Amino acid sequence: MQVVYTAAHLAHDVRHETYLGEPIPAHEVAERAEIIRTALESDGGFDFTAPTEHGERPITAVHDPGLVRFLEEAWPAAQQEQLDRSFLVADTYPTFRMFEGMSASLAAGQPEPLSVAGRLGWWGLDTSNPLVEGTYGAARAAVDVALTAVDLVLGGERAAYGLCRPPGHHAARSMAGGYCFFNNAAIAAEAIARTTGERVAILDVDYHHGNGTQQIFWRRPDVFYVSIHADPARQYPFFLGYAHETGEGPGSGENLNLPQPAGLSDDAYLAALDRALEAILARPGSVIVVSLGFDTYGRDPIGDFALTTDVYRDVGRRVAATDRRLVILQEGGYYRPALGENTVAWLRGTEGR
Ligand code: SP5
Ligand code: ZN
Repeated sequence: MQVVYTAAHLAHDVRHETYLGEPIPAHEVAERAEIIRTALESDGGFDFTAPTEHGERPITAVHDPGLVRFLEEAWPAAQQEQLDRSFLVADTYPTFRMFEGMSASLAAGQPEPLSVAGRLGWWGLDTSNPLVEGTYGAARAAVDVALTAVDLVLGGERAAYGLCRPPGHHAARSMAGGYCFFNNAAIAAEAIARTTGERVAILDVDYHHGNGTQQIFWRRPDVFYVSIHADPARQYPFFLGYAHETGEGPGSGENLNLPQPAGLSDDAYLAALDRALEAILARPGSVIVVSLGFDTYGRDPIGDFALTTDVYRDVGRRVAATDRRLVILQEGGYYRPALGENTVAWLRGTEGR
């Protein structure tokens, strides 16, 4: 299988995030992608390709151009304001409760603040999403990784793996968050839909609900989003990911959330996966975009499922058995000692080895 990788992710050199207001060591660190790269290299069964530049247009096909400009400008603007921080995170966010009782047009018409502190909240979801000097360049490169994996698959490969970092599935049209800045999988799915004119399915197997991907395709009949994730009643992103969220308007019925309890076993996971794959196969299309996370692993520091390395081979095998072409994009997974072998197991599974 072809693997798309670039060292450009190293510029997103995050050391700390905040958890309930306190600085803690970051979970989404550069070492993650290096561990995966090294494991795939040692396996010997993977061919590495560098991403090619795809420009800004595929990004603004799903994201607000204002988000792109903010992510580009945030670090230099913070220097200009002499904020003197090693990473940037907002304190204040425009929660919908602020606008309770006011007309929707008032909230929608408010201007983007001028200061970095205000803009961080305006474009952000949460405080555990540090932005550093190299974040914008790395996030742009991660999009190119995803789009190069799309090129490979549309060019005839059965499957390609994009080692995206930073990840993407929490980023919505006008919002970064959850270690994500641009939604790599959504940008990939949009590019596939536009190029092929076919329907596209996104299978999200990260431990967390992909709120950003759901939001981007909420009203779209041509992109089916299905996600297996921790019940948002107990876990990040908390406010989306329930089973009753099924899409609206032309996208009605094209969003399927399968929230899961803590302690989820391999067998229970596979049962949920079969439901997801059945729903995908009930719809036309020839390509699946996989949002691949390993924070479902039993030892993950921020997850609470009980999956083992063995099940990932089986998951990869079952996904490949759909006989659809696969654009596999890396999302989360924070237990570094098993990240390499879990990725190898999953990808080998898709190849039946
Ligand atoms: C892509 C992805 O997996 N993003 C996940 C973002 C999760 N952000 C919230 C992290 C909360 C960390 N909680 C630490 C709990 C320690 N018991
Ligand atoms: Zn996750």
